[in-house]
Amino acid sequence: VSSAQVPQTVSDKTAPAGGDVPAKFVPATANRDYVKREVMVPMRDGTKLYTVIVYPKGLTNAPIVLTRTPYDAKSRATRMDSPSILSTLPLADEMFVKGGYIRVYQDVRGKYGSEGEYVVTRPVIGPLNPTKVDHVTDAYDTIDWLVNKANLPESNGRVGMIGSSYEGFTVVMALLNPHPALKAAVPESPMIDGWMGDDWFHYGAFRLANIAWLGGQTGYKGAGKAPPTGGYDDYENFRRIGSAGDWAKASGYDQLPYWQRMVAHPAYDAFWQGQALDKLLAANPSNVPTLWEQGLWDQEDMYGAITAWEALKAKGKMGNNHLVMGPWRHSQVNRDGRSLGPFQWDGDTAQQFREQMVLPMFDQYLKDGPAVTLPAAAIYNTGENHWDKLSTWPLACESGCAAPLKPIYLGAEGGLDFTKAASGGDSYVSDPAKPVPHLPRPVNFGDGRWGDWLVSDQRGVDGRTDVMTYTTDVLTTPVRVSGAPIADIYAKTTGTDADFVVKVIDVYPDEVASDPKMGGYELPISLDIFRGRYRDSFAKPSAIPAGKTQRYKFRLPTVNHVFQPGHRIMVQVQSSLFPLYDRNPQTFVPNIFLAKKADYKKATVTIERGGASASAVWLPVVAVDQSAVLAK
Ligand code: PG9
Repeated sequence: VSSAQVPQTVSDKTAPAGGDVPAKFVPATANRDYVKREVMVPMRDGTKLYTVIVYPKGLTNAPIVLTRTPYDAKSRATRMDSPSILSTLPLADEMFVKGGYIRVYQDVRGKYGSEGEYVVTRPVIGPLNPTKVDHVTDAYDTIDWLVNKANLPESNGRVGMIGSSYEGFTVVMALLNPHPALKAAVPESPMIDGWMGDDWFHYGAFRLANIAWLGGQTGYKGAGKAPPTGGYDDYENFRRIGSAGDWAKASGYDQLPYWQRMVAHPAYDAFWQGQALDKLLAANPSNVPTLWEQGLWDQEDMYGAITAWEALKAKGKMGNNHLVMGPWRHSQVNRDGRSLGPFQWDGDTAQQFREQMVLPMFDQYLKDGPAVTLPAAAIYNTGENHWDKLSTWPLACESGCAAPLKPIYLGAEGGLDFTKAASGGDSYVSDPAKPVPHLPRPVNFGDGRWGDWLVSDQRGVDGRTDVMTYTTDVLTTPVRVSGAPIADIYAKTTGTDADFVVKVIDVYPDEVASDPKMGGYELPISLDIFRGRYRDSFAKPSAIPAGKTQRYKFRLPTVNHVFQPGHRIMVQVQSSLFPLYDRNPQTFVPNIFLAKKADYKKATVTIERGGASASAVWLPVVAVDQSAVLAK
C-alpha cells in the first residue's frame, strides 16, 4: 500500500477534536455487587463533609457503621478496586459486610474531600475552640443526616461508630453528646490525652517519633509527605541537631500552627487539660454501650482507652461499658492478630475481638440480635497465652481493689526482691550526647520496627553503663500481675532536670528448647518515661534541686501477665529513650523545646535503695488462681 492510499481524514483512524482524553470517563460499575455513593453531608454551619457510603446491592432496613477519619475516607473505603464488596472494604469490615451493615466513612472537616478548616484533634467548643462546631456537632449532624430515610432509605435508623486512634478519638467525641440514633460505640486505641500518655508526650517527655505525622497531616489538605529527616539513622539526625525546636526549624515545621501551639504548651496547662477526653467524659458520662479497646503494647496510644473506661467506671457506668486489651501493637486490632514480634498468640486474637466481641455487640444494639454478655474487661493473659474474661478490673491497685499493690524493691548488686533492701545507691552518668536508644541503631522511623518496638529484647541496652538493671532470682512458682504497676523511684542527680524510664521485664530462661533463639529474651511487659521537672506538678514544672533525693512516682501501662517458673522478673531504670523521646538537657530550662546546645549536660544520677528512700515498682501481684472473677 502506498502512502497515497492511506486515508488521512477518516474519523475512526484519527484522534477526535480534543484528543484521546474524553471530557468524562466513567468506568463501568454494573458488575459490582454493591452500591458506593459519594455524598457531601451538610453540617449545621453549612460546611459539607465528604462521605462514602457502601452497601451490598438490594440491602434494606440495615444498620449503619460509621467511621470519621482524617486519613482519606475515599482510600479508607477502598482496599482494592473490585466488583466485590468484600474485597473493596477493609479486612476489618468483612464481618459487617457479611452481617448486612451499611458502611460509611467520612473525612473530618478540612481534610481530603471535606470542606471547612482542619484543626488537629479539634477541641470541643469552648475556650480552646471559639467556633460553633466540633467533632461532637459534626458527628451529631452526620448521624442525623444518615438516619433520615430521604437521604439513605436503606437504613434502619441505627448507627454504631468504630475507629482506631484518631478515628477512635472521633468516636469518643461523639459520645459527649450522642445522637439518639447512636446505639453502640467502639473506640479503638483512641487518642484521649495527648500529654499524659497518648501521641504527643508521656508525662511531659515529647515524642519525636510523632513529629513527622504533623508534617504529612497538617502540611497539606490531602495526602502529603513529611519533610525528609536527613540520613538513614534518625538517632543521629535528631541527636546532631539539638532540641526538637531546632529540628522543627531546620525542617520547616515551625511554619505549622499546631507545632507552634505545641511549643507554646510544653506543660500540662489548660491547653492540654481542656482536651483530656477522660475528664470531659467524666463530666458528660455517656449511656451508649461502649467497648473500649487498647493494645497491651500500643506504641502510640497506650494511655487513653483504659483511662476513659476507668473514668466512666468511676461514674457508675459499668453495665454497658466494656474494656478489651489484646496483645497488639497500635491498630493491629484491625489487622492480623496472630503474633507480635517473635511472640505467637492463640489464634488470630484481633479477629477474635472483632467477630466475638464487636460484632455480637453491634448485632444486639443495632439489629435487635441476641443479648450478649460481654465481660467488664477482656484482657489477654500474655504469660499464659489466652484471653481472661474478667467480671472486675483491675485485680490489684493502690486502693479500692480486691488486692493492694506489692512493692518489688531494687536491691544491691542488681538484685530485685519483694523484701526491702539495705540502704545504698547506684550511680550512672547520663550523657545527652549518648542517649540510650529505644531500639538498636541505626534507628530509622520508617524501618518497619516501630510497630513491634515495645516487645523488643531489652538486652539491646542491658549492660550499658547508663542502664541500671535489677533482677530477681529464677522464679520457682508463677507470679501473676493484673493491673497497672506504679514506678516509685527515689533518685538524686547532679543536674537540675532529669528523665526517668522504668521498665518491667519478663526474662526468659537461658534455654528455651521449643524456640532456642528466645533463650534469655528480655520482654518488656510495661514501660514508660517520666520527665522529672513535673514530679510535683504536671502544670507547673520546677527545677530539681541538684544533689537532693527526690521521689518520682508514676503509673506504668496496664499488664495482665504471669511470670512463669524458670523466668525472672527484671526492672530497668535509665534516663533517656531516644530518638523516640526528645532528650532532657538535664539543666532546667523554661521550655525544653527551645533548649540551646549548651544546656545539654552530662549528669550523675543516683538511684536510691532501701531505708526511707527505697526505690521500687509497685506490682499488681495477685493469686494465680482468679477463677472467682474469670468468666467460664
Ligand atoms: N496515633 C495517631 C494519631 C492520633 C491523634 C493525633 C496524632 C496522631 C493515629 O494513628 O491516628
